[in-house]
Amino acid sequence: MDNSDLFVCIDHVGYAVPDLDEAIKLHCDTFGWRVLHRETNEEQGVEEAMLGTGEQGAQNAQIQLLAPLNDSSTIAKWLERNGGRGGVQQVAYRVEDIDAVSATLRERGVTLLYDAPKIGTGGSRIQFAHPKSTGGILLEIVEPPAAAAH
Ligand code: V0V
Repeated sequence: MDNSDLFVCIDHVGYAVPDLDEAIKLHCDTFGWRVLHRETNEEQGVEEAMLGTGEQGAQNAQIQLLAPLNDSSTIAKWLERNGGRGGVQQVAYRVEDIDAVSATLRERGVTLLYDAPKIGTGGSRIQFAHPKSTGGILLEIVEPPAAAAH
């Protein structure tokens, strides 16, 4: 990969929330987001909802609400560290080729959490960079399923 852009855009900002239904109600009723998608990801230990604005199929912005599935979930640990209150847990950058971007980031000394990408929301491929190598942000990189890439 050359020195051009690595990232397409901010795919979503992820909020840790103690209760998914309550958080959906707040963000939809008060802030006008729409639920685009909801799923359970056992491997990541989350129950999640993706919320969007804009026309269906061409969202302007997305936020992801992440509630813990169990006590060992990374989200449970994050909430505990944060006094049980929700907050921004991650920022996710969209990429076109997660394997190429992962290789470039590794070459540049970034610590990625997984040997190979895992499955994320809606069948996307996801990888995370540890906050210690990003200046304190948990950074997700996400390659959407081919049909939803742009
Ligand atoms: C921990 N730290 C954070 C952080 N979590 N800093 C910024 N943002 C966060 N979210 C800091 C923490 O304060 C410590 O700093 C340091 O990192 C190491 O803490 P730790 O006790 O080792 O933290 P752990 O055990 O909570 O692990 C942190 C990591 C964990 C990042 C390794 O959260 C992880 O594996 N995350 C990736 C998976 C994930 O987040 N899944 C849920 C979303 P000091 O005290 O040492 O300075 S799933 C998802 O996004 C999906 C499905 C999707 O988008 O499709």
